[in-house]
Amino acid sequence: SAQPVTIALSGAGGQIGYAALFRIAAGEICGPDTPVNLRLLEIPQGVGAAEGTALELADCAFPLLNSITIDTDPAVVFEGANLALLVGARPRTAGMERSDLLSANGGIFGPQGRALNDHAADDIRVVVVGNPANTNALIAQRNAPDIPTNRFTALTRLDHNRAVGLLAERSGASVSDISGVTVWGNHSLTQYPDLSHAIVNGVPALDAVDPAWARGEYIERVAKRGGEVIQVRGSSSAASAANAAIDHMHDWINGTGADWTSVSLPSDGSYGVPNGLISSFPVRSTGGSWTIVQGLTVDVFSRERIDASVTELLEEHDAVASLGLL
Ligand code: NAX
Repeated sequence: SAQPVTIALSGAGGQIGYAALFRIAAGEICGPDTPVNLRLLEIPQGVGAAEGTALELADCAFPLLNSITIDTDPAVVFEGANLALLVGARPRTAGMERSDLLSANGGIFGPQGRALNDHAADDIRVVVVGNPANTNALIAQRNAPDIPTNRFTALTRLDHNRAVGLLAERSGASVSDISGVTVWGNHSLTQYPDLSHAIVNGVPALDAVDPAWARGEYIERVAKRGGEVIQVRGSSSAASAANAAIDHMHDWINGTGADWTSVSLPSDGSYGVPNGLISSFPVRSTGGSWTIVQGLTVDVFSRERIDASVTELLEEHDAVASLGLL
């Protein structure tokens, strides 16, 4: 079999961690030939839950699961890590100002970025899931000057998968007959799920569904899907978020096919998004790296939507910069 891969996951005692770890240990990121060393990062209150999950992982007798380490020190957890899924974050609690939220998360993602910089393997790839994901990823990236910038990403695959799923539901097509969907911008309510290049069963999506729906209700439904899940399920998206994080890492390593997907990554200036800002784009993965799909036409409606979300990202950037977190 291949060399083992060392996969670090922060927030391992939480609900996304619980939904992700069994699938990761079963080999769903790197495939059936690659043994997995799991490194679980928690804060002291979460260690018990992570230890309980480790007992259950042992009880699955996964043939690929080589080792499990649980620690509260990012330096220990990230030592030699090839992949890092940064899920643990400080949630917004009642009465918390936005600047409090950003600085609490800066206190997490700054040190984790430095620990990745000093301890991770040379091929480290990072996806940030913990919110505010794009800005947390930016903080980690800026605190890891020795790691190539394009190894830091934030998760917008859940938004992408929601966008595909809801388009399939509306059009009556199956998910496998849909391509060319893009989520642009921030993983937040300003995100722009864009159907202007999407294809449903060989037909432009904007001919297959009511374009007024696609540019109205649909955008809001995708952006607010997390809230809908909370309302109906009574707690926030967990299995679907874990699934998206696994899809993201799987495709980063193994490549996308003909279709593209959506990933938040440091902008190279494409589509007018300021350089370095971690924003969601249409991307393909080849040879182990993401490349932004080029040459898509951006009409007036799309331009306004992308700009609005990028403006929000710039505001978050400026806020964390003025807090000294970058
Ligand atoms: P939980 O509260 O169930 O779990 C979070 C875990 O992280 C807890 O066990 C906590 O002890 C741990 N933790 C907190 N600070 C930590 C630190 N500094 N180092 C290591 N571990 C730490 O939340 P869960 O439902 O699993 O969600 C985790 C994060 O994902 C949240 O920030 C949430 O907002 C975010 N989400 C992001 C999504 C995305 O698409 N990007 C979608 C789902 C989810 O809402």
